[in-house]
Amino acid sequence: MRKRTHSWLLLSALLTGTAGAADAPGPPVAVHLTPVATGLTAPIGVAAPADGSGRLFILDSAPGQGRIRVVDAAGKLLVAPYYVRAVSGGPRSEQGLLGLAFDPGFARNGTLYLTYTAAPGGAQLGAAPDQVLVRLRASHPAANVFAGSEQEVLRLPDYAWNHNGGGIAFGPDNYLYWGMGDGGRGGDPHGFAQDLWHKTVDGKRYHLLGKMLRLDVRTPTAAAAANQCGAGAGQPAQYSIPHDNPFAGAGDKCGEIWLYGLRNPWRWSFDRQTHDLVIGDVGQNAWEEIDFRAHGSTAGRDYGWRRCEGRHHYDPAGAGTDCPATTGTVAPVIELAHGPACSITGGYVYRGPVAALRGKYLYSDYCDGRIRIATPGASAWSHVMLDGTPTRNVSSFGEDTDGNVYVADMGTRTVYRFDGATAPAQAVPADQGAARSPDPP
Ligand SMILES: [Ca+2]
Ligand SMILES: [Ca+2]
Repeated sequence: MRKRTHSWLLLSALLTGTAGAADAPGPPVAVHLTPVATGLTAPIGVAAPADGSGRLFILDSAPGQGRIRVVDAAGKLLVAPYYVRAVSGGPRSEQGLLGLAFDPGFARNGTLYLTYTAAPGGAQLGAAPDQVLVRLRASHPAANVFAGSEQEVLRLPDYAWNHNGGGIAFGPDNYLYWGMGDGGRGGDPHGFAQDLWHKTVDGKRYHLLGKMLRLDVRTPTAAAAANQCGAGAGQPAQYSIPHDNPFAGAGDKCGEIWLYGLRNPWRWSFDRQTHDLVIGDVGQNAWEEIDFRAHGSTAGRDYGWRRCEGRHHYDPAGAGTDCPATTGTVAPVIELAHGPACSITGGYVYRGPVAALRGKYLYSDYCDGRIRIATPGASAWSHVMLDGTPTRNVSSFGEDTDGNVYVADMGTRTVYRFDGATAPAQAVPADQGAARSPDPP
């Protein structure tokens, strides 16, 4: 996986003109984006098991079908998919096979988790196809084609085809986190993201939309808690509520909720060194944002939507323009004004072998495909742009067990790894790296 087949690119760090982030010049950062998988259909996710296999798993989206592909330790994209499932939607639809997380004990127990949008035609809980979390148990963890059992863990009603979140990851506490969108359409018309219990709209009951969920999927329960919104009270469930969730045991708030006031937390991650949580929350009409929660924080859990879009007032029923100050909600650490950018893609704090990137937060935007490098700070994070990257529609980032960071690009149908550049660089074509998509999330 480490061979370099393309010429060096010098990616210069430049000043940006975005509001909200304290832009600062930095020294040029020499980085090479090494293609590790090409010719994919529409890559939307990257994950690596901590099993010593050196494999990389890629979520590849096709019309009506989600696939998992494997890049083996020799760097070869295997032809036979690891796993295939029928889903609703497909590339650029926000629906499909959306998330993949390996159980911390995958090397022994072969367990992994997936999120997807249920295929059309079946019974559904809400007005749109359900969002589903499943557990897979591979009979042979080292196998490159899945065989084993599959069990549904949690099925959520959805309101509209868009804003489905879908990212999942295990935290340092071994609980599974699931970023769930606000249900969709636009502007969260029923206020789901601020609702902590359940709401009935047109005869359908909705809950847990516009949230970051925290679930103990490793401890099924024989009797679900009374406020376990995704299960029947007293009934068996394939997950339980962590005892230190903010609303565990609350009478009229869902126990699964970790954070709320999120619009569409599509891609997000834990910093493997600090265990801080960094969330890319896709904006509505004007502002994209990166949200932050320090590990162990006791700060507020309301990230603002739909009262706020970024640091700005949104809800017409509200008042004021300095949203965090007037609403008391958690402000983003970065916001991007719409322009070429229109749909943020959260990434990772880099903890891998490239010294120049260590401690920096890498992220992008689906519409302009440009890579940003942010420097975490006390409140607003400064960031710079990388010029000359081949990426055009960045859908996701991923990290392997060595801390290498990968970027999935739907525009070039390629997954790249961030590598260091040690040699002087050559010029790159000026027209690379800034494509617009006609159908952003
Ligand atoms: Ca939705
Ligand atoms: Ca927010």
